[in-house]
Amino acid sequence: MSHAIVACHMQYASTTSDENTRIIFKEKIHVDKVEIRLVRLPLKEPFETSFGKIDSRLIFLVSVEADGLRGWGEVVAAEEPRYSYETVGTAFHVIRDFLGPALMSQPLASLSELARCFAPFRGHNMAKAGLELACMDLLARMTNQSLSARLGGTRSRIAVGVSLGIQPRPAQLLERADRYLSLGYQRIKLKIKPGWDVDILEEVRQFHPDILLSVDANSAYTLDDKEHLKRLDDFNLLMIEQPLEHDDLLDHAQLARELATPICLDESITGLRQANKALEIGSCRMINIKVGRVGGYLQALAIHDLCYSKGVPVWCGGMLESGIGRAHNIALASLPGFTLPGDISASSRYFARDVIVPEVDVAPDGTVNVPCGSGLGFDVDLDYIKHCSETVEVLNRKNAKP
Ligand code: NPG
Repeated sequence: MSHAIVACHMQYASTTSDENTRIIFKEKIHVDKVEIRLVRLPLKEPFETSFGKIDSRLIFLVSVEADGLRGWGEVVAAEEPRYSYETVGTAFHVIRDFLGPALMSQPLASLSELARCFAPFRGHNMAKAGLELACMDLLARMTNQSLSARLGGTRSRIAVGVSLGIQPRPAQLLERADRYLSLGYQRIKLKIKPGWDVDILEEVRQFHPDILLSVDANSAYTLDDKEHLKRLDDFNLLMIEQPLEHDDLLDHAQLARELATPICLDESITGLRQANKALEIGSCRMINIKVGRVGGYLQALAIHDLCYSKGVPVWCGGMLESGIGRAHNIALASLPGFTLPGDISASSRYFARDVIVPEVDVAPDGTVNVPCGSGLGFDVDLDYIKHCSETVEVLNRKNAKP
């Protein structure tokens, strides 16, 4: 562990209980309005993974209001159930018909209380996270703190990498790798699948022998591919992310025993219990934390604290979020255990125009500033959001004062 990390450790009060001030609300929050909104943002270029290709992102924004203030969150689900079973459509239904009314049914004093209020509804972590994130932004705004400060963040800048989708030809991948390295990104992650792995790595390593390089398979392989996956050990990779089934821990543990390259889990870690088990049985040596996948900050912080206490590196994943989700990711990645560059690129990597002002920018040293302003620390561009909205629904608390 470096000196810088040890210094952070001393300042960081790591606990997952309600005692932790970062998750206690100063006053009870009683949400009286929830707005759910689908906003279509075109992508500058298609993004392809082992499970498919998208040309635009249907962004799911959530806002909650209480005491005249408004907090913003984002549901990271996609339009099709490929990365996870949740979709924009299921999240809309679950928030409108179950989680939204449950949230507004009582005043809440902590994120744990909020989690208990959502607990009767099984699964649907991304829908839950969207609301929880919005409540956390609202809370930070109420106490006039930055989200990062509220969560216990210790960094003023975070290191970032870029995720490069599968391309029609290797030359296009190499061009993008050059482009993002010259912009300063500290790590390149390549999406891989059978037929787009070893050969591609050979090409990239030929031109960039020393860069921080990782691969992400999004569950495209099985244990039968073990011998093939062992060939990835030749490329000095930082990690192999989620090579096997999305809900499997045992097969990953078996594969991990045969590979020199560390396995990092993403899809398989849907909460603290899975993180605990995965570390216990050796399924991975690193964890990609996404607030959406694990159901919100309460779980994300608990996984962070667990990994931090064990010296397991974590990093913040991305889901092609708009600036609102991106701002939440920046706040999370400012915690001390996030020692590896996250998938938090500049707004301009994906979108011609983002929904926040200023947009997220990556400095030439491959870092992103952690804003100090209240809440998200960015202004929400409501006019642009309205301009791009496809669907809006407002839920009101029944007995709210007018
Ligand atoms: O920069 O936000 C980003 C994208 C990072 O590759 C990325 N995300 O599997 O981690 C992933 C992947 C993803 C994107 C998954 C969209 C699901 C939807």
